[in-house]
Amino acid sequence: MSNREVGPHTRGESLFVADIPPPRGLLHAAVLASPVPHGRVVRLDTSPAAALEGVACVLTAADIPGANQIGGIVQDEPLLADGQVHYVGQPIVAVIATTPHAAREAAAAIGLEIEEEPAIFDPRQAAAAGNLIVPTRTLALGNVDAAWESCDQVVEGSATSGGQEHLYLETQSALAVPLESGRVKIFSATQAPTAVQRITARVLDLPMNAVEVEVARLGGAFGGKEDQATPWAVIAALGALKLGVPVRTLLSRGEDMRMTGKRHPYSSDFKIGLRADGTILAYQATYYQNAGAAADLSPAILERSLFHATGSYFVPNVRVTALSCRTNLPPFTAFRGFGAPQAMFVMEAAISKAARAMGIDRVDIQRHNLLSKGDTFPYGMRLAGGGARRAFEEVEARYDVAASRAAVQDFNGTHKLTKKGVAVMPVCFGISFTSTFLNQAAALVHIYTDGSVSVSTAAVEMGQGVNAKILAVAAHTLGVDPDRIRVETTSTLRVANTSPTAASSGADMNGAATEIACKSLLDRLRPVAADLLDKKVEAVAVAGDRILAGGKETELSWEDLVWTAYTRRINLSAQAHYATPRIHYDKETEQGEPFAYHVFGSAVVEVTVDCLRGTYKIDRVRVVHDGGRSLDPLVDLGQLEGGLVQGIGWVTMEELLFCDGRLLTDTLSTYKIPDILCTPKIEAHFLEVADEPAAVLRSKAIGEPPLMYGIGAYFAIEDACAAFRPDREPAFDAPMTPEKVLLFLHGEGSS
Ligand code: LUZ
Ligand code: MOS
Repeated sequence: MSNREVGPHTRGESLFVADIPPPRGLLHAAVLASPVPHGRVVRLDTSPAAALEGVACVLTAADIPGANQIGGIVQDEPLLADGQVHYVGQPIVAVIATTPHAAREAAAAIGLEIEEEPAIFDPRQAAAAGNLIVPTRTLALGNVDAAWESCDQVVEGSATSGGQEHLYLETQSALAVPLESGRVKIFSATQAPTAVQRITARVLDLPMNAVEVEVARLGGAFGGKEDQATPWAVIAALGALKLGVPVRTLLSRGEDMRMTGKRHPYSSDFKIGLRADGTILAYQATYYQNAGAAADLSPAILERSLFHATGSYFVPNVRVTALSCRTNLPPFTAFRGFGAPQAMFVMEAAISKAARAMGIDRVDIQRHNLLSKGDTFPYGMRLAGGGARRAFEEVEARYDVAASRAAVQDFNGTHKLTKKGVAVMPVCFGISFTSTFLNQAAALVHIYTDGSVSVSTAAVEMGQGVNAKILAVAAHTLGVDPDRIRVETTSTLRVANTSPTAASSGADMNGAATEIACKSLLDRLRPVAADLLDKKVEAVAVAGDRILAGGKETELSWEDLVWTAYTRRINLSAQAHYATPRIHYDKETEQGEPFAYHVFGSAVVEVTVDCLRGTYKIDRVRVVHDGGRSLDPLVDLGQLEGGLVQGIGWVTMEELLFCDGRLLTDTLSTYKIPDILCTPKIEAHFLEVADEPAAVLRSKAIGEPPLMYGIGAYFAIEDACAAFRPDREPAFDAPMTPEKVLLFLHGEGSS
């Protein structure tokens, strides 16, 4: 087992921020959050809180030494509300006290009066009112307006998809420890150590070199800690520097669910045109992204939606428009897939509607329009490989999808109150941050004099196994036993200017930097070995801790080589930087080559619906996934299964309900995620096509793409429902909860 996190996790030994033994004098932070979705603070009396026992200080916007601004892409988000509140759950005051309980009690004692103002929760209403986060963006290919005429069938419709709570096991947390000379060290549960460092420096009016951020690991993140770990770390640092003692922020599950952003809900319109043979000639869509009250990562997520508008299909004439709409809900944020699942759902809805109108099967339209090598995406890039077709064909052949569909039809013909459904879901996902500048990473590798190796990178381990992959890269490149290597925590002191560990690119980029660093160390060690062995430099290599010469094992060991190099004053540390080559994008022309490569796969999903109750079971999901030459097949299988089930949850049972901007589903009993009992049988076949040179050691990115296989569950349920109610038009309204299924099966009217 190469994933060294697994043993300590299962024994309960791994330390998360909340487990760090309390340093002397530790105090705890809690916040008073806005109880209303929009309004003006007319009275704020913190004196009742300050007077309570155990309260060390009460911090408002007025106590911030630097800028009260935590916004990244757009600077539109205060750390603590200053006069105005824009969503229920927005932090207004931070209280620092001797216990978490005392801090929360004190926060509740604060006198707060807010004059409410009208609030908007619907993205289309926000757009109509002109409340946009950034200007509208449009991608286009061909001539969509001219193409409709050539179509034999044109259908229009709308589709909505709900948000999704990340529900990482570890809630948002940070521990800030004041150091000498006004410096601070923050242990933060963040995917973005440098963002925490930069924004802490901005808010506290410090240079970045006065702030260290260290991350050992996260108990899950899924995008929820890319931007939204930051405020909790900054609040802890603010308190720590004010009081000169360590301060910890640790959200309760309820606070975390109510106060932090989630996957963006989308409301979209589509129009699709096809020839009678099933060829898609034109596609048009408008996405209304519900961004919540602040920009957060919404503009970047909007961009990824546009880039994934046509999913795994080639459409010659496309126009897609996206609006990021400001509403009075918590700022929605990154979530595995980052806007791509929302756009792919709309495309699949359009295909479904077209198939129904034309009286043909969805899968026939899907197969007919898959991307081929050389096809152009609306963002200007050409597809390098034939992976989309290969994966789809492999799924159809390997799992005999035609037979599954026939079996489902047979079953439905003989069962009145139980119906089965089947759907295929192809995925094509672009790998790289869409913002080109973020596609960089670094590594710092030390070889110690005993031959042991320490690797630090920008990557944050969050359960995705990135450390296992980096370790594999280092062991493979150096040629030493993996047991000699330790992958270190992530610290802004050891690796600076880190991009978030996100966009499925953590292993690719940090692995590549590690590879470069290890190669330069070998370049320094090889001449020493050649000298000791009296051999030509090129013939010397390391394998299994022995030094090889001309491919044969010698008497020289790795330890002796390292020690000798040290005594000869060779530098045994290497720092390396990796910047993904070739990629570029021009936002003016909306053309470029934003991705290093694409990941492909296809899944076939089978479900059974109880048509009396509206309940359903996802019976089985079978996947063909193009993973490249995997650096760690077990880690990749885990990511595939986890992503798939998370995707199924998003389109089936996970339903966020807000009432007047207040989250109703703020507990695990009201917000249901898939558990082991509703996890389907999963069969995954990896295509080990090692043709992707841009992937680290040809092992392709795995974090996000499998989530989108889950979308197939929606359309499989729809398929089953159509067998019961062929007269009704489906609504394309995810998640497809049992409640919605029941209303569809037994409701009146067209839908
Ligand atoms: N984060 C980000 C991401 O900042 N840019 C991206 O393109 C991205 N893509 C996926 C997930 N997180
Ligand atoms: Mo992201 S959704 O933090 O890869």
